[in-house]
Amino acid sequence: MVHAFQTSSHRKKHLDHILVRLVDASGAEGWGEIASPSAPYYGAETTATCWHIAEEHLLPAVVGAEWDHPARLRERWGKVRGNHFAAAGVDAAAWTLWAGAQGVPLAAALGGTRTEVVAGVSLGIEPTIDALLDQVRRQVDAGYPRVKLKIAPGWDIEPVRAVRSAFPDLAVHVDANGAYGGGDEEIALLRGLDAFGLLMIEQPFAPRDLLAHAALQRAVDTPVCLDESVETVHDLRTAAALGAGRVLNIKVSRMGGLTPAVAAHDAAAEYGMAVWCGGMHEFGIGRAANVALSSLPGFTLPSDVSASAKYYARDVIAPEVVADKGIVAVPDTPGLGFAVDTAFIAENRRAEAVVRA
Ligand code: OSB
Ligand code: MG
Repeated sequence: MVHAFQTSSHRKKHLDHILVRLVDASGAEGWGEIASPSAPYYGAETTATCWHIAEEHLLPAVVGAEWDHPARLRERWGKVRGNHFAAAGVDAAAWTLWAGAQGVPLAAALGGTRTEVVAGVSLGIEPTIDALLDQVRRQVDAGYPRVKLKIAPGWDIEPVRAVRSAFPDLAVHVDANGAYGGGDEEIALLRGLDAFGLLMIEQPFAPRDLLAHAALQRAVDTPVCLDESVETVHDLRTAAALGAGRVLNIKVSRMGGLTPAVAAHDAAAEYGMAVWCGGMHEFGIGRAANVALSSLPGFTLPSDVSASAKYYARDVIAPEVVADKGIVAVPDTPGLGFAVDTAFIAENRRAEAVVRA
């Protein structure tokens, strides 16, 4: 990574992701990315659990199968509960293989209609407010129209105040990754954020604490956004019924693939929830899937699909994902829309497993 990233729970400078390559009988291939963090702090999965689940439970269920649509293929591992990051990589590989075989871009295969998507950037917690302002300035200079700031107890009102006063017109939102307790005191503190005209307050409380999110949404004008709380469309329906948030961050990884991500997009529209596409610092393969998903009509807010260069010294696809003033073009070539740099992957590979029919 070109810059270390710190959330309320952890700090990272280097990532190991699992890349899934599905090959069909004709030799055509599709790629997907399992973008799980290595430690179970965002969610319960880790790189190691994903490796296990993919190798022992997901891939054996799909190799050798005949299938005519990615949504049908995933039914073959339908008995597997949870483990959404692992499933997401296999699901995305099936989608890119299928879109390529149909001769259509992944975005069109998913029902996407936009030719370009608006990217925002996500900025980690910095050692000082000056360092944060520096990071914000760098991204604003690069043309990004929205920044999201990671917050945590002790790093909230003051950094937000500083960014707002230095950038009065910038679209800003905050993300706590569940770091706050859901009591009255925390709700009162977070109410203080209403003064800064934020786009949203993302996931302030623990994933299962939908009641606290609903209490906060009643107390603030700023929209509350759910991330970790929504792993399934059922979670989304419960959250909507409780009024736990007006915005949904849809992540391919967290939902378990592109199929459930599209379903969440459709369900959110029923409830009038605004959606945007979040990320897990995906390498190019997962990033390409995020860009394709973001082209669906309901993605009206800027998505965390910023350019490869914001994250990495070098990406696993060629060309890399680029942004021009925060605008990312949606590829119009069949399948993934980017060439996978297999030589670069091979040079950096730490382990490989092959699952055959
Ligand atoms: O909550 O959105 C999050 C990264 C790791 C863990 C959790 C989150 C994030 C991000 C990354 O914010 C956003 C991106 O990929 O640009
Ligand atoms: Mg988040």
